[in-house]
Amino acid sequence: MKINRKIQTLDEFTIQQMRDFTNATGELAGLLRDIGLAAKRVHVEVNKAGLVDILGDAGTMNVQGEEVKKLDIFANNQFMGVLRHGISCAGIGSEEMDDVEIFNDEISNKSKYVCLFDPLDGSSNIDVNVSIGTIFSIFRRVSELGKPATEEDFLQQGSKQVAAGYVIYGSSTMLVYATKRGVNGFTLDQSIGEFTLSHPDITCPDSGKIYSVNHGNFFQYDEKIQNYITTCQKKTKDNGGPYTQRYIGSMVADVHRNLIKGGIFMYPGTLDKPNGKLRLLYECNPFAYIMEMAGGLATNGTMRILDIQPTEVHQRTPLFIGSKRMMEELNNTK
Ligand code: AHM
Ligand code: MG
Repeated sequence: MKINRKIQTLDEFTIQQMRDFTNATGELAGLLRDIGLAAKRVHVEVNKAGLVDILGDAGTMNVQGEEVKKLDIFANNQFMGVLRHGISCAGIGSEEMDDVEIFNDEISNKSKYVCLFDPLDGSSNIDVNVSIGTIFSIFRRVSELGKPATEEDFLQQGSKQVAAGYVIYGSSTMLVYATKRGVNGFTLDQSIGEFTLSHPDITCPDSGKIYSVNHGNFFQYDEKIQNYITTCQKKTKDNGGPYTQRYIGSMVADVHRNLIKGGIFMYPGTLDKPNGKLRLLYECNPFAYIMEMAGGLATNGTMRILDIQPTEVHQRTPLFIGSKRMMEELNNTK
């Protein structure tokens, strides 16, 4: 029988990578498999969202004072469930939970890793059939193995991430993850129910023509950002333009597109919210890590996102992320 060796599943890929490291225990591969499993369950639910009573608000507010949608809760429970029952994770932090959840059982206490999640990002888009996503960040614990994980394990600089990734529930469902060995994308093949390698070695083009920002907030941004946006609008074919403005309002979809095509995504601070909206630990850090591994850059306007020392799990930060040359032009704007 002829076997198509070109198809490589997420599990095969992570195990293959592990074989190249003699010290690898397989825990990270296990963790990514667990995340992939939860993502498939969320994919199924997202795809039948209109058919069952899972659309709409759950009627509670999350810790950030935002409305929690039912699918948010479902997704949170799926990721929490697979990781709690798996053997590779000592605890998780999530946008949907006030505090980090330390698993604290005999197996979990021996696990090397902790994870942070935005289980369902772009939730305002759920009800209107627009792409949404899951974002995750993985750290090696700094606390003693054999004992319960601590909050310190979660409050590490983004540069210490061991892996980071996202799942996009879009026209197809894709899981993209980065380690220091690169960025790879896997598309869910629904006929076999497996994520299969479709985008090996993703690199972000050095320059692009897309800028993504919420224009509705334009007069809330500081002068430098307004000037950069105006620069984007004035681009012509003589200086790398014209640019196009694309903003879905689902960070996963916006940054995924810019990562593949080249572009810049901005969520600046505003007069009302100087730290912007996006959360450092489970939105900005993972994307900053992925973008840097793909050759791009990510800052908060003054410093590299990955160098920020977190002080609390749900802290926010302005975010500027994308193609290297576009980020440099933003940094050089007065
Ligand atoms: P969420 O985690 O509550 O879904 O919010 C995060 C989302 C991002 O995906 C997106 O980039 C941003 O909020 C859009 O915000 P805005 O509508 O203010 O432009
Ligand atoms: Mg979010």
